[in-house]
Amino acid sequence: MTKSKRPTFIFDLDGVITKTETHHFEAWKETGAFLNYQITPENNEALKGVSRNDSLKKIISWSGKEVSSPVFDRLLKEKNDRYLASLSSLSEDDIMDGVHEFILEAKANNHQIVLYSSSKNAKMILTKLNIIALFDAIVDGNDVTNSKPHPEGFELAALLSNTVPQNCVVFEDSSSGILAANQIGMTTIGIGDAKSLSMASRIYENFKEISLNDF
Ligand code: B16
Ligand code: MG
Repeated sequence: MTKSKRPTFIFDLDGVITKTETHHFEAWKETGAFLNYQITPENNEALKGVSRNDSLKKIISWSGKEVSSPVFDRLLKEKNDRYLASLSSLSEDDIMDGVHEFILEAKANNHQIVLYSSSKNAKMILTKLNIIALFDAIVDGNDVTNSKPHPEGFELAALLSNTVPQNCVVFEDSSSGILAANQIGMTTIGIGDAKSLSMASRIYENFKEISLNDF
């Protein structure tokens, strides 16, 4: 495998490119209510980057309830239906501050731009945000068996961009994502709340604070 000269940038989606993690939270709250369990902001933090399936398993275990397999599948579908309905008016106005500009500048400076999101809705969201064409490779929840904090998706992102993990820089808002990328020696940049991202190599509040010269 050849090493690209410039680091390859691997972007998370929910919470890094757009604020859809608040939509996930709202959609899961109703699932919690069905299980007589109130999902807390701390719970939501632990769900960031975690697949839909694994998120529901966590919520069921927090609730102390048990559900049959058909109910499990129904809860997953209903949550996703609510989530998708809440995104009906998503547009490029919902790209987080500074991200679009950073990606355009990075591309102009020959960095590869890759997405790795646990979301099975990632391509639809990137299309609505009107930025899907900017990505050299996309890995999403449909491409992996093991979601974050397992490194499988990051390994695939490195493979598709023909970059060694040590030359990949990952932008993530979730501790599960930081943990996954750290495991295979990628540089991790935490975006958002410093408390939950302490394992990242560096932490920024948002992309307006980040300069391409930092890499
Ligand atoms: P979906 P990311 C993750 O996206 C979200 O952080 C997480 O809350 C969600 O459960 C997961 O995608 C699956 O999403 O239900 O759309 O397939 O942060 O890895 O971009
Ligand atoms: Mg995220």
